[in-house]
Amino acid sequence: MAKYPFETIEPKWQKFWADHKTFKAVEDPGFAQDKRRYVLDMFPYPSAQGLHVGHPEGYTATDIYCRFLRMKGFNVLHPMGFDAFGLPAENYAIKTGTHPAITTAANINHFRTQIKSLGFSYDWDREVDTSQEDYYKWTQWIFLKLFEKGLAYEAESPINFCPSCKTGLANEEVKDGLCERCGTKVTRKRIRQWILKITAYAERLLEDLDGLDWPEPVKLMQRNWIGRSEGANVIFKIDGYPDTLEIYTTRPDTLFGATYMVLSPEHPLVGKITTAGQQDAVKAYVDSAAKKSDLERTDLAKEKTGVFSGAYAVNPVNNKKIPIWIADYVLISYGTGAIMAVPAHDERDWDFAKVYKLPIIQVVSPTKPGSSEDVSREPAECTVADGFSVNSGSFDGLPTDEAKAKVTAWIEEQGIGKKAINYKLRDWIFSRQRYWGEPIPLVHCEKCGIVAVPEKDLPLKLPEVTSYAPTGTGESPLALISDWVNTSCPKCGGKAKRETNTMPQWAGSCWYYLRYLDPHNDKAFAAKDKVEYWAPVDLYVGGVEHAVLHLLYSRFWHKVLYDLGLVNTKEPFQRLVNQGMILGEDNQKMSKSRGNVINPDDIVKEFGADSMRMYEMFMGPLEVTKPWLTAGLVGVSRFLERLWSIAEKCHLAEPNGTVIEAPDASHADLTRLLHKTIKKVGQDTDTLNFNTAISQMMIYSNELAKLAEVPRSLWEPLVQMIAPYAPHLGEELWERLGHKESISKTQWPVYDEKLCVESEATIVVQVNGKIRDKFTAPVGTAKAELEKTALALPGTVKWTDGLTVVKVITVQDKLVNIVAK
Ligand code: ANZ
Ligand code: ZN
Repeated sequence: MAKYPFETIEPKWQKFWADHKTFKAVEDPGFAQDKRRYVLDMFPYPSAQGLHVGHPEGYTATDIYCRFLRMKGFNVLHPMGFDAFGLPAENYAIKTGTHPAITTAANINHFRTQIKSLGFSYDWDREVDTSQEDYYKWTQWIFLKLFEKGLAYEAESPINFCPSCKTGLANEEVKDGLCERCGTKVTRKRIRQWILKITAYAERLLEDLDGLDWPEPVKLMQRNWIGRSEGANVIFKIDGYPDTLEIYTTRPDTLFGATYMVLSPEHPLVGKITTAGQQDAVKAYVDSAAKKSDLERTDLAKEKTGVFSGAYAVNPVNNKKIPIWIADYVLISYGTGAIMAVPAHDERDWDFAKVYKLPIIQVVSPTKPGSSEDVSREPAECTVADGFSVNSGSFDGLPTDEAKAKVTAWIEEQGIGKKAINYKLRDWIFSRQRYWGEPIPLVHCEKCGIVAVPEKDLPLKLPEVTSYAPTGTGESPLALISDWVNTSCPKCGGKAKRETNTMPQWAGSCWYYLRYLDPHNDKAFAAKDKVEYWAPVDLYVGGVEHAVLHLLYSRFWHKVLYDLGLVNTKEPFQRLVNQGMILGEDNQKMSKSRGNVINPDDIVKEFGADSMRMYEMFMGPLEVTKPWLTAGLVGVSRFLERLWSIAEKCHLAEPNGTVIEAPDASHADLTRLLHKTIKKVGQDTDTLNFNTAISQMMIYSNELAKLAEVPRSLWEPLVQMIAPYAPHLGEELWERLGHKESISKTQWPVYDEKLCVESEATIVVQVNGKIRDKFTAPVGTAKAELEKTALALPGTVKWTDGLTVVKVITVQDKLVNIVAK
């Protein structure tokens, strides 16, 4: 048996595919809408480390699926590109002085070579690189559309700031108070920012999740991040002042239990209502709160702090005066930046009331009032759960839900508030004080204010700089290039300065899936007919780490484009699949420091790309986390060797080997197994259950391997089925069968349902409901025949001895149930 020479076969077919543009996607109107598929991988950031084994996992899955779909008669779009702006290239430039464009280009070349060595069926003519001028021209163009729609605004406010990356960050980029990129503790800094109004889309971003075929946990993460809550805004009078205090609460039913109020330290009323005697204490407190992050302020475990303003509000339900405090556990950025505190039923308020000895009144009882419970005294603990209203005047006895509705209605009648909805989602801090990103195409004119760079002047090119290092002053390195910064106003021609902030890493990836549809268009980001031909993405595969960053941002941009009539679907990605993480052999996350990193290049070199691909699919279900096992890889590569040796029994006796054309009768069982295999592999590939499809092909090939000579009709369909999985081997075997066209252009084999059913059925025999015997019979045996056999079985005879059979119930191919008395 000759060894399977993957070293020569794999490059041969990779060259063939490239030369023939085998996988070029064309907008052929001959394919009906439901025969077109857009299958997308999350494009990689071209890091200096090159590909890791997690990349080919998702890429192989989509590749198998695409190759399968093409053989099933679909027109398939399957592109690849590079998310090329970002911090690592810039940090490298700071260290070495090498321009990020140079490093990025080198990394992309390396990635492309690695990806091509795995034999993926991408249409490489559609490759995109987000850092190229002809790409970011359109990123800037879309930004200007947002700007025109009033969805981009400038503001100076305290934002998350990474002291190490020296740039502002979006909320989504802060994980547990640390910078998502470098792990440094995020601080707060007041800087001028460009902000995108993603909150204007909160409701739609939430609502449209329902129609998506996405993993539930990802939908849930987005729902929680958007964080919709329903309640009421209530206006309280302030004793002795004309001003009123508006609060947001999700528990209007607890209004009778509000024993004090809290303003966030940044609340505008703080300066107005603080009494003379409290001025110093309040000022000191406000200053100290400004230094803390939101996370520190809202941490439940931290002791609550605050200071009394000296002023009182009036509770509208009973006209009682209640003190107004200032405390940093209330955030200015949520609701109205002020709350009514109900210590009996809110943990934070409870903790605070205990520290400052404020009154606590129970207004919700877990049991229906009227029972023996005494609710007149201060409760022993805080209860947040729903129950029944108590100490609440005419609302007493109502279950929480009803009380919420009734109190809200009462508030509205009194004209002191109304139903309100709030979202946790904050607007997207969009500007970065860094170099390697898209320049924001705006100028600041002394007369006209902020003016957009005209479309004809796009792209606004990223200028050369001598120093890439972030200035840390709140300005990007672009601010130092005065002949770039100083410009003239596009509107009035007067003196103006360019915006020097750049866009965040996420900008380019917000819309790349649209650029693939028409990557060389210089008149539009993509022609409308091409968008209509392919969009939306039918299947999107990538890591779960993008659940609330990229996937939320691109949904937002897509909806804006939808509102502008530039795309025809509300959502960009109809179906999402997250591939599971591949761990090291030691079941630990792969990392350099653990020394357990598997390099895909080494595997391809030693075992071939087909083995690598098949192994990653055979490790387990696509979505689960699983460890790398070299033994498993060896097993899969043996399977490919076995296929090679089966081929020798069929046709590989080159050059003039005999091909056995027809099965003979002795292959009836194998023919059945073949049809069952075609059915199962087809179903499993269609549902992305690649591991079980591979198992089935292994079962079938084991049987084939037992034959001395393998007929073509039993072999060719297996070659076709293996082709999406091990495409190089598939092409080679196909060619050796005497075919001239690429196997990817052939039709997926068809099975005969009749041959897929079991030929024999096991019939269970019951006597008075208990199983007493079993037998086998050909599938489809008549009921009368089954009864006759069943009644004669030893088990039946034994258990009906001395009884009379009164009834026999028979289910064909399954069961004979005998009732005897
Ligand atoms: C009274 C009350 C009584 C509350 C009770 C809760 C329980 P969601 O929207 O679910 O997060 N709150 C409102 N604005 C706030 C702010 N800016 N900073 C900190 N806390 C704020 O919860 C909204 C609840 O969080 C509101 O309902 C308010 O406390 C508090 F038994 O009002 B509640
Ligand atoms: Zn001007």
